[in-house]
Amino acid sequence: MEVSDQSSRPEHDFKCQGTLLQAIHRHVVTTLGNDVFPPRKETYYKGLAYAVRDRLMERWVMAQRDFYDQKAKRVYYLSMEYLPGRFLMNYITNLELEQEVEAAIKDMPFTLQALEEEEWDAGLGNGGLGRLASCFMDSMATLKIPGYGYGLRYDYGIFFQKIVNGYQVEKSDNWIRNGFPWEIKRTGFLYDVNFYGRSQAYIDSVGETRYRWVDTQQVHAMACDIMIPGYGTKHVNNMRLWESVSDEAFSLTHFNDGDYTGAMQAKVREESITKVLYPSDEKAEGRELRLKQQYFMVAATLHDIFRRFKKKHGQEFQKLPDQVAIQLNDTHPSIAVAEFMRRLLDEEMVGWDQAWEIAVKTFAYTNHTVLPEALETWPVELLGRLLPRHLEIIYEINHRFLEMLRQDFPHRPDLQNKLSIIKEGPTRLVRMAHLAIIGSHAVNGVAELHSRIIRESLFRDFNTIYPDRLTNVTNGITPRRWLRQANPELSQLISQAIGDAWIADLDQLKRLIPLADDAAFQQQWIAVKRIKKQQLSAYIQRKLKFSPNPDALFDVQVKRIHEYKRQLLTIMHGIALYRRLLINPQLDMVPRTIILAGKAAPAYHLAKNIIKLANAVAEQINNNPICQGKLSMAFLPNYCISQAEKVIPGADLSEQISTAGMEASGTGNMKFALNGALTIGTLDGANVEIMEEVGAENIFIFGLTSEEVEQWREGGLYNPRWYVERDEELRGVLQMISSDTFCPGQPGLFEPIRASLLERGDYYMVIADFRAYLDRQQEVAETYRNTGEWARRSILNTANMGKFSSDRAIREYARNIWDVEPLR
Ligand code: 26V
Repeated sequence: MEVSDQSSRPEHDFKCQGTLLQAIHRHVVTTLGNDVFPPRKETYYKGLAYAVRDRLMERWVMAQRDFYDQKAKRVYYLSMEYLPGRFLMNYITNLELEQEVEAAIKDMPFTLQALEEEEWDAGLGNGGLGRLASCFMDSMATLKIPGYGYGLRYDYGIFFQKIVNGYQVEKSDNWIRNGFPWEIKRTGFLYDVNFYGRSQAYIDSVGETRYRWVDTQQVHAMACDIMIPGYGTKHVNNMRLWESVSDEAFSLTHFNDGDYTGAMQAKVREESITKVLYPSDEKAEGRELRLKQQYFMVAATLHDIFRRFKKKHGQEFQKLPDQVAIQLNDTHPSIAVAEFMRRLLDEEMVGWDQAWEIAVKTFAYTNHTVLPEALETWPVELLGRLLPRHLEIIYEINHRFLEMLRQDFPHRPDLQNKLSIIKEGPTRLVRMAHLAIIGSHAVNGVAELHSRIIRESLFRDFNTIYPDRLTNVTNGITPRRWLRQANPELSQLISQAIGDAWIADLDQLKRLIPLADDAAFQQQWIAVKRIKKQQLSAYIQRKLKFSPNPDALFDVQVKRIHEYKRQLLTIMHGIALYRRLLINPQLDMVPRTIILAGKAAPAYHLAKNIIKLANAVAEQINNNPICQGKLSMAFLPNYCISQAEKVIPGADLSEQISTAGMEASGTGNMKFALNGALTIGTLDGANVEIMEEVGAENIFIFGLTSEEVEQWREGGLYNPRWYVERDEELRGVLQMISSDTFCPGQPGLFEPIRASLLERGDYYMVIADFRAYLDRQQEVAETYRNTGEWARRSILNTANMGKFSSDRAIREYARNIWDVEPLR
């Protein structure tokens, strides 16, 4: 939605009329073609959705007018992934419609919660990076920052995970099947996106050599808009997801030849660009379709940005950096740097130097990982075939950059090879991170430790040549979804105690600190946690047909399955406890339920083997009578945002145990602590800052530091067998994994895991941290016995989470990177 001429805007009356219930009934009949009686859950969900949407739309139009009138600088967040989760409750929370909705459905044969479950969770991302983008959308709207989220509308999101016989099985996630009431498809709003062809030089009217991209194949991008309302404000931002579509014109020649199926095939080929999300995180894939997706998103988005800019500022491109900030969410959209240059050079006829200055001032890039296998590169051959003009531009950027290095760092000839955008070798590669760094004025890591690692090791030489470019913005999470919505019971208790200003100002939680020692408040706190644990237990009952005892310690690790995140340590601890019970069935232990969930990339065989192990261990433990009332274990299938909202509030213990130096930030760690879980974790990512905030005495830290990990690896000092020889329990646990204890009749099933630890050097240092981890877990259990002490620490964790609001993170981006102000 765009307002064309604001000055002569007449008065309109488009305000929603009548009660919410009337609106629901009207939509059930007129939009959905159903009868209101007898009430059906699915139709009422949709009727409610449309009624809520109407109220939002009204605000949206007003917000867009506001944008236009204020000529504010806009932020464009470019991300290949978003994980918004369900929208209904988010809209109801942010519009503060709860009471009205409760009143409207009070006579219905279903609850609001039941209606909420009707919505399919939009999984348009893999994990942390996508969820961060969605938390940022919420905060930008809440802070009234004129921000747009741009991305792709995949027909199929992250796969649906089934667990069959203990193994992960991927099913397609046709999330759109029952319709998606929240999007507004701009069917008449299509942009052309070009691929292939060649670059052609020509002399323009003033005798300059210019280039154009010719003989291309075109596809079309259709805008699908989703409204993003702020909390406690009438401000509404927009998220625009592109869908690739075909039109008649494209296939006309085929049709004229009578080649119906040929035409249909062309249509299918074209539409396949946004068909499916790539389901691998932390591993770059060199597939042509993925690069197509990236360029498709970038080209359509820049088209939109330039159109909007030119409508107001015409050809005054020197003003662009004062009107536009573009944030690259990892390198996935970094081809935008070349596309931006192409637009200015080839289409707007701006000279190179001016275009480059504008580009660098406009772009900023966020790095989300230090894992080498996740750093994107594209074969020169592939990029040059798909985007020939862009490759030319990248070569020119690189040429000028290397020339600058020669001039400014004559004593560092080594920098040429190290920092070149092109990596030489048998297959020459384009290093997308180098393009993003060179093309941005700011590059940030996502936690203090991660940013330091970037400055000192990953991008060390870039830090030498651009000393002010590399910076930090520690991640955050939105308190609206992760406390207000996911945990209404705790929210209410907190609001009773300190008022509800914390929802938009999370530092207010500090006012809970004095209550941490208050025995009565502790009791109320414990009672709420118990309710959330009961609800979680009932959820586990529905999914796995057993219900853990809510009095047990709920020990939770939920996140993507990856070796560096070390789900294996959690499982090995479970095995160790099980083994202690086998040795001494009378053992007096703190009852514990270990809860795991997470998806493995479909081609990541070791991660899938870990899932199988978790399920196999869980099955044994849960079926062995000696574990009754002492130990149980659950692997919840299909971890996703809506599942996280159920699991996190019910956790006592949050597992954040990655090999130090490898988890860029983590955001689950923040969600758990905000909901009063205590953390057991390594000094990694944002755990370090969580420890600083809550105090070292209120968190269970263990294990090697990132410096130690690096030294040991570099010096080749680490030998896992050294530990195995000295630790009887560790030997016992490894023996149980490599024997057929957990895979009767299938010896060798977990051999890949054993081999990774003992034959292939245990790269993630699971063995090195095993004993420290178990000792810390023992201390966790002892602390848990003291209910009052546990409650005190739990309250202090929540109370000290203010820093980790995504509102704080967005304020930092706004001030230090984007130079934007909230709207008045
Ligand atoms: C890489 C690739 C490679 C190509 C295929 C698709 C794909 C998707 C994602 C990635 C990189 C993912 C990086 C990521 O999710 N990092 C996580 O970002 C979180 C937000 O900053 C952070 O909290 C986590 O620590 C970090 O692992």
